[in-house]
Amino acid sequence: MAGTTIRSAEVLVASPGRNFVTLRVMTEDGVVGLGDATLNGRELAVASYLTDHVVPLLLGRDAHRIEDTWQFLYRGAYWRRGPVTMAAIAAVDVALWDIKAKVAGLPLYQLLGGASRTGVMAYGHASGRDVPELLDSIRAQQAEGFRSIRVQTSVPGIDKVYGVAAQPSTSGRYDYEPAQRAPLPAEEDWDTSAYLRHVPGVFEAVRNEFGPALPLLHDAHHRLTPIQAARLGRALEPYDLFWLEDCTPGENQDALRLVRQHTTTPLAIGEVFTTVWDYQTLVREQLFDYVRSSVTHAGGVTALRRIVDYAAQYQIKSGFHGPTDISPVGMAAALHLDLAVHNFGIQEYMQHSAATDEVFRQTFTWADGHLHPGEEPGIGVTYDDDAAAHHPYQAAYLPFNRLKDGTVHDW
Ligand code: KDG
Ligand code: MG
Repeated sequence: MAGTTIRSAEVLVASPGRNFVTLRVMTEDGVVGLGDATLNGRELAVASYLTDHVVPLLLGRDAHRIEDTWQFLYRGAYWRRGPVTMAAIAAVDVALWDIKAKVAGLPLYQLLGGASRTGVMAYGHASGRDVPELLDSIRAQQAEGFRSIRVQTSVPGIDKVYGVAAQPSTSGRYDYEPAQRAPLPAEEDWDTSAYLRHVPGVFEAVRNEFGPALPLLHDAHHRLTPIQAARLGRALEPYDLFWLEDCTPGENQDALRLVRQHTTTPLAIGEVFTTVWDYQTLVREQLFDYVRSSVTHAGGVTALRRIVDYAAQYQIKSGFHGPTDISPVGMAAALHLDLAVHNFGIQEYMQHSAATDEVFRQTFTWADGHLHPGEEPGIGVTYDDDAAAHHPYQAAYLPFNRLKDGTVHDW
């Protein structure tokens, strides 16, 4: 189709509050599609992969051939998988879906099978340096409309723990943004025994305050051995978590076999996974309950759809990754998939800053604990170049962990 031939593809790097990498594809007819290629702390690697190795391959291709383009970029490179490659492929995939839906005059979810629900239940982030501050943060999340809440807590004896906002932001929100703008990554500390001793009591306090019905989630962020994770899952059973996330490092799928033997706490994993192959054992042996991948890091809508369809055969649900390092473009694409797939579970929603929202104009709505991607043709996000020009890229890194004796530990 002549009019849908790809005329241009640009890689846009900007830092409105934090760094984002965006791919903008345009057809001969002037239809524009956006894709998110943000890889937190390694943004320029994906920008180069796209600019130097992918954009030249896109020019002149038919934007409608999404599947063929996906297979061409995945198989054609010979070097498969990995976060840089898959974020780049994801950006192309989402931009092409955006274009296809705009040409069809439909919101993307209609092309994915139409709505399976009226809205997308989303969870927010609460954290505190002590229990009173945590309870206050949960109340603040409820006031923002959240009906499901992730709970992260400081631990006595550890200086800085993942997921804990140091203080309420100026907007009154308890935001937690782990990437820090600095020439070198920040060093944090970790003590697994102190963490395991402390966390169950915190959940007891939260349940005592908010009762049994509030869905509560917790992210262990890859730090435990299988037996430690099993112990934590069992200790948290009285507090009926919606999920325990990333209890062990993601590379070892077999680890969850041991965890699963010991606890009925539901498990979520996959935010660092990049393909369906990372889920092969986990899904087949039903070792977990929620798929944590994002559209942005797992090869786009095309690939994430395959993962959740595979998971659906085993009653495993979606719980897509949605921190601030997933741009509004990646978030919007996820919402269309959330609305369409049958085995939707929950969507993470961390809310972007006002500066981010000025660059990425969005049509999705938030009401009563639910998101909706809106009815605009495409994914429903536009990119404001003028606003972005005020926010040039700034080097930023995720922190890393050391144990008390200096050993590097999983962050
Ligand atoms: O870039 C890393 C963050 O996306 C990650 O630390 C957030 O674990 C995370 C979560 O569950 O949102
Ligand atoms: Mg996580």
